[in-house]
Amino acid sequence: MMNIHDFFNALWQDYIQMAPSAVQIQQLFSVTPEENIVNDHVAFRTLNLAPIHLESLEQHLLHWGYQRFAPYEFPEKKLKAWGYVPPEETLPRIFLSELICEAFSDRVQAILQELCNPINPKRVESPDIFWAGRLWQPITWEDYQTLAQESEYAAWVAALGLRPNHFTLSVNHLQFVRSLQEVVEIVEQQGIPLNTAGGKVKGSPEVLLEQVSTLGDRMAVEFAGGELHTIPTCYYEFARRYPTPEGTLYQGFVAQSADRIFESTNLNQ
Ligand code: OOG
Ligand code: NI
Repeated sequence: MMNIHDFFNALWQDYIQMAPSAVQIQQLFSVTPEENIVNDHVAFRTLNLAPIHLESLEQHLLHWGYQRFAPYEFPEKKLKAWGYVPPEETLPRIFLSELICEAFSDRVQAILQELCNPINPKRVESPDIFWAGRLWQPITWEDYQTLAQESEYAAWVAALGLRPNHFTLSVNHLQFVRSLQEVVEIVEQQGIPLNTAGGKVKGSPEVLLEQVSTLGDRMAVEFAGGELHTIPTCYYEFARRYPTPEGTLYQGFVAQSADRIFESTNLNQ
């Protein structure tokens, strides 16, 4: 079985190909060599179609000792998700979501089903499925737009496949920056655009989690016929957690904030 540290290293290498600004942002916060750059969580997206549905991907996480912490539902976006807590505190939490495909039009369902039908279930048994990218031929630009009209999430998965969608810096571990308002100022000073949906800082100490996310980097991606089109790829996030009444740090996510964080990869924000 693959070592979990190799797993996260491979994820990070894939991720920075899709979100080069994450490297620049990490450097901004590494003001001294002693600064602690710790990942709060990593997030993945998939479709609820075999063989890449959430339960099949989750097997890898459970094998490494990750535990389901709480389920989340996003009725408007037709998504559901689980948050997972790691077997060791130094490892990131994981947020894994999937699209409820049957809730969409016949056309969208047909496009998505066609992508998943030829996937060999064996392919999902290897942990590198988490950075496999597209498991299908490039989709047409027309299909991408058809998907995006009903679900930006569906279009994102169809164009980019399975891969980490964002890494998240744990602000709790920083020594030189305390508040998410400071994070906003530091990132914006570099001209890096933030997700403003529901406000730049989402959540509050009352809900035990505050988050800020950038907008997805934009990159030229291959579509059918060798066409290249520039689309939002992956983004970077910051999280600050607060203690629960029991005195331990809150481990979950906040559905209302997550709902807007998904929009970090929208075509128009
Ligand atoms: C995940 C959005 C939710 C969070 O921390 O609540 C999220 C996604 O964009 O796939 O990252
Ligand atoms: Ni997140």
